[in-house]
Amino acid sequence: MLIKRPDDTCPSEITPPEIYARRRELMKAAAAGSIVAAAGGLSSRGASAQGGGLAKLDGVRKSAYSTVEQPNTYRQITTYNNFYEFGTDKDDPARYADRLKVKPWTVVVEGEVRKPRTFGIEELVKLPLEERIYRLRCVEAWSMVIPWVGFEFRELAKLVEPTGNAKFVEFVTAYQPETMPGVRLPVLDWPYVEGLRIDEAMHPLTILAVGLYGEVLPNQCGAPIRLVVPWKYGFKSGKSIVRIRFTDKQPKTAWEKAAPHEYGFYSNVNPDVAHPRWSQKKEKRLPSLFATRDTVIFNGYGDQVASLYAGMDLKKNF
Ligand SMILES: Nc1nc2c(c(=O)[nH]1)N[C@H]1C(S)=C(S)[C@@H](COP(=O)(O)O)O[C@H]1N2
Ligand SMILES: [Mo]
Repeated sequence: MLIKRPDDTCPSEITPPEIYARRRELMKAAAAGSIVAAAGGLSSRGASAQGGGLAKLDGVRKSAYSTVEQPNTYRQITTYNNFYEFGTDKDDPARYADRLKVKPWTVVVEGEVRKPRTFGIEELVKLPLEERIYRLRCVEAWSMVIPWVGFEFRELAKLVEPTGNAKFVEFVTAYQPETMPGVRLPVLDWPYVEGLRIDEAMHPLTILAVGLYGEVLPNQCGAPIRLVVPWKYGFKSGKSIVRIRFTDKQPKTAWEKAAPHEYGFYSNVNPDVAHPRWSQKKEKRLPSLFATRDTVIFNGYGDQVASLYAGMDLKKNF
């Protein structure tokens, strides 16, 4: 008989509660050939591998920060989502997020800045846009490769001039009870809030994404503007941002409020720090159903970001 040490337990053998309810659907999807097949016919109907027929973004440059890995298809990226405001099943956002009211959209930028301002989304899409093909690693141990279009967060910071007291940045996302069926349940303390340390936010890899596959974001991916921090677990990337606040104190994030021992402030991708209920050693690259890939520290972006954490105990600061 094979006796496993806890460390050897594959995450696919431990079903996180977040995906427990999905097990039956996953089995059905496996039987049907793939998750993609099961998710077909949702709101990305008419989508091709290369886009969803939404408005194209102008003046998008290629970026040297992009991975050369094969991106997931548009359909994969837009039918398997976490956006709990629209429900906790992976296909809920594709079904319901079309209700989100994205026009007009403004982002308030305030707090420890010399020039607080409210930006219309039209102004923000004029910042220097780049295609950034990044790996996204969800804390639930799946991953994808996503061709975002966005601008560096530090470009926005330049416009508001953070003061010397700006040590952290808080990101507050949309709360629209009339369009969001998920906020009727106390899954999280709404609105969804995320936070970064100022040096993490100002790092050139940190972007505010306004597009996918060269087009404006579909709602299920966080239209019209969402954060992307590729070396951290996916949940740090708040969707549909309405307020950005520079602060002198570490913000309390929605996930820390919900379960502080499970979701730390930093949440850097780290194979050596298990989630209390499952390992992070392996990941499954969707649409694969199996966690066969090794998780890489900082999601493979260590060369660029490890220095941000020099001298820190990453097991304590998880
Ligand atoms: N507002 C909001 N943002 C959110 C979430 C959410 O539930 N609400 N889920 C997070 C999680 S857990 C992940 S993995 C990513 C998923 O992004 P994607 O669906 O575009 O791949 O969004 C993050 N941003
Ligand atoms: Mo996630």
